[in-house]
Amino acid sequence: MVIPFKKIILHRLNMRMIFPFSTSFGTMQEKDFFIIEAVDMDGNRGFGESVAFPIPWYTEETVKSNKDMMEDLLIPILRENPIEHPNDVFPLFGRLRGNNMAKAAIEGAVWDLYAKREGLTLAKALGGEKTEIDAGISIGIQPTIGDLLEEIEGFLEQGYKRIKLKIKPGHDVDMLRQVRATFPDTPIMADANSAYTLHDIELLKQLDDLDLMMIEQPLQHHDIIDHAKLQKEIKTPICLDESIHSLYDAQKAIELGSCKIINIKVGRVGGLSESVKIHDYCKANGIPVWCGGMLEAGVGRAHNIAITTLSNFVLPGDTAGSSRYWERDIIKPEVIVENGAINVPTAPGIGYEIDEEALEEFRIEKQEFDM
Ligand code: OSB
Ligand code: MG
Repeated sequence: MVIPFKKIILHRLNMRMIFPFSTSFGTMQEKDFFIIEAVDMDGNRGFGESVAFPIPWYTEETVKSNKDMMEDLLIPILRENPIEHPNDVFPLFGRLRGNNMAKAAIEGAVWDLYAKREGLTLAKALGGEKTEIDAGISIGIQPTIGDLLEEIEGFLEQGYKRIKLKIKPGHDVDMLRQVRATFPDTPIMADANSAYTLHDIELLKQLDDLDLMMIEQPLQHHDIIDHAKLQKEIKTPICLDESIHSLYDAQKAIELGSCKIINIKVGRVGGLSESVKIHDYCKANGIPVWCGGMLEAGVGRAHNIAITTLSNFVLPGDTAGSSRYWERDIIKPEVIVENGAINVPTAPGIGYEIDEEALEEFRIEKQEFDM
């Protein structure tokens, strides 16, 4: 049956994180993003969240490019084409190059709406089976090693099952050595966000002594060739993040031996449908995956929880509890991490209610599109 869309609403929100998050590419604290609400003729409401940042320093997309794409092209495509299943959306968008985060934001709202219409949890609709998922944490670059050790200690006390540390040139091997000396048995990984080149190979080889779970995206943000060369020289598994925009990219990276692990970010690959395909391909080829994060508010976080219930998400992801980021989140209840795990909600769709008061508190713009 065709999904009878009535309207799409774009809520633009501004939220301030309770801490500044620093990576090799910059520091972020203000979140400016869209909650996409898809309403059907029966009054069901599905929600998606856009993950592009105001500045294109992670991928090329921005908040404004997301807005233009959704308004000018993606919502009209949804209006003009009958959609029976959320898997129909990405192929329709496929006529447009790139802009994966804009596509994923709209598709996410359709997935939630579809699951609610069918009375299924989003996790179940995606083929997921886990009832709880492991939570890891991503810690930004800290002013001093003392601050960092304190942060790690705090998150371990909260039960987080693995610690990801951001690295950049001048803030890498020595820092990781000190962390390893303090926490000899903790599952630790490092994320470089493309800060190195093959000229740094001697430095990157030193990571092999630190028993890291993996090194995430050490080299250029579109590269799979140099990563394959590097993986041959180091024992530490490489995990690709920025370089993987599609199933095609995942296939080529695996074929070349560019990585042993893949970070799936729903926004980066254009949505949940493509995420499932990458998950399935990796599973069939013995490549473990985990779900990355984009400092999401509750709706995006709920989508990440749902996709993480698929069986080959075997490594803890970056999906942490709401309170790690926000004084007040936009969903009820908030995402809670207990003993290092998140209980997958059981209500239909994303399984969390929208906190309408919070939505209004943080909203700076609202646009409605009749379908
Ligand atoms: O590389 O995984 C990344 C945040 C913003 C941009 C890129 C990345 C990250 C994170 C944070 O590591 C993950 C999170 O807590 O949402
Ligand atoms: Mg990363």
